[in-house]
Amino acid sequence: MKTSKLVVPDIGDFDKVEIIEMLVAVGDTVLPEDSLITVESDKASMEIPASEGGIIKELKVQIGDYVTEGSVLAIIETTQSAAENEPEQKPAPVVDPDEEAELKPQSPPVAPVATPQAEKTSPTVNVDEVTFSKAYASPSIRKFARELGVDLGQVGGTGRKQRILKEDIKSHVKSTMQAGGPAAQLSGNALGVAPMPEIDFSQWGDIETVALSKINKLTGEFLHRNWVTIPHVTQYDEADITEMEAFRKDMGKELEKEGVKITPLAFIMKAVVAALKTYPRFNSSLDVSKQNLIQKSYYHIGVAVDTPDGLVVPVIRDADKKSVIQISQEIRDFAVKARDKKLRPSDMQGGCFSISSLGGIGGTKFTPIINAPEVAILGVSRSKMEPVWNGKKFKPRLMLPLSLSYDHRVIDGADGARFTSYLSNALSDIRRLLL
Ligand code: CAO
Repeated sequence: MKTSKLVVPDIGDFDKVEIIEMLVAVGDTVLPEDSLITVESDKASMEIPASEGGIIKELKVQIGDYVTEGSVLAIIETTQSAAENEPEQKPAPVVDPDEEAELKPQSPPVAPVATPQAEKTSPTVNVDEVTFSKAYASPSIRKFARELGVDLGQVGGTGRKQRILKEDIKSHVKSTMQAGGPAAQLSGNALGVAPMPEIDFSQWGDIETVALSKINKLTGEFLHRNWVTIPHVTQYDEADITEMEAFRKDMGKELEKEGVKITPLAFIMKAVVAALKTYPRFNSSLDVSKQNLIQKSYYHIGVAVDTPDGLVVPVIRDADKKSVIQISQEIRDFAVKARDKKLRPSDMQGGCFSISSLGGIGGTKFTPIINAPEVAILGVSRSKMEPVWNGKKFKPRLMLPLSLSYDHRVIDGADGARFTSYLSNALSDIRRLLL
């Protein structure tokens, strides 16, 4: 154990600068380069860092004092571990990056620590960079704000001349959390609901803890985000696929010899492409600013595939340029690849619209979750023979249930109903797909 003096290092041009903020107190443990005080000249402010680490035993200065190079700021007791942390170079004052251009010390000992680039590493909410840069705050406060994703322009300062202090940022975060604002989203409590209680289920019987697969976890995160951030509406409809299925079965017999099998899903995909061409808004994505739609002129359609490890969505590219046979084969190849865990990330990118078919399994209808940044998804359930009134009598018809979920920010209800009606008509008479 030994004591040392922490002094003001070379601060360039500046003769005497006033201390406007004490960043440490007696008893604090500091590491080399931790900021000790903030000083201000008539041109700029800067933080003075510790040249070595230890425990602050005595402070030799206070707010309002003027200091210059060599002024003693504090006495510290250095410990073995703190001494090991000593920097190889003398630390430089940390200059407020927004004022750095003005400051220009003639020969700074080393480059400023808090560069604007370093500051911009972790913004997590929309920050107005102009007001952020104009906010009256020291570099460490700016860094602190960046770490928490706080927009400094929105924070009121209670320090001298309305300077923003650490306490101001903490109060801002607290009040935003209570209001359910952006800071609350950072804590995952955006809905302002009570956290899920941790329950010991073994109190009611035998249990086993099974880890979620990597796919389960990834899919879970995306689905959760999409479900809570996109206003979903699901439009239900049905298509009379009696003729389509008769044709598919006839063709199936012919193609079987060549080892080809056509799935109803391929016809549904062709009908979806035709509907996307007729209602192009369904083939768009909102841009990040949410002020514009990115309209796509290509037709890459995702297909949800159920695998033992979870759900994956490979994408059939250029479905508009492929035949029903080609699409059937690609769906089958993708399903095999997905179940053998052989899909590449690129196989699952670039989709415009997704189809989730539970037709091979069962169910009457369901609410598929939109696969953002797409704006709509079609759920297909199991077709069923039903009595349908043709104006004169009931006739047995094979009816396919359709469930279209769409992003209501982009698509109106009327267009949702038009889209499913179009699909229904196209699938009821697949000759329309040739037009
Ligand atoms: N109605 C009635 N029968 C249907 C049908 C429908 N809508 N869709 C398919 N079938 C039939 C098929 O014709 C096939 O019967 P045959 O063998 O007698 O011809 C049988 O059901 C099995 O089809 P399949 O499901 O193996 O093949 P597919 O091309 O219809 O679907 C795939 C392929 C990859 C989409 C499917 O295997 C799959 O994984 N589905 C699950 C998707 C999923 O999990 N979605 C939920 C996502 S949201 O959590």
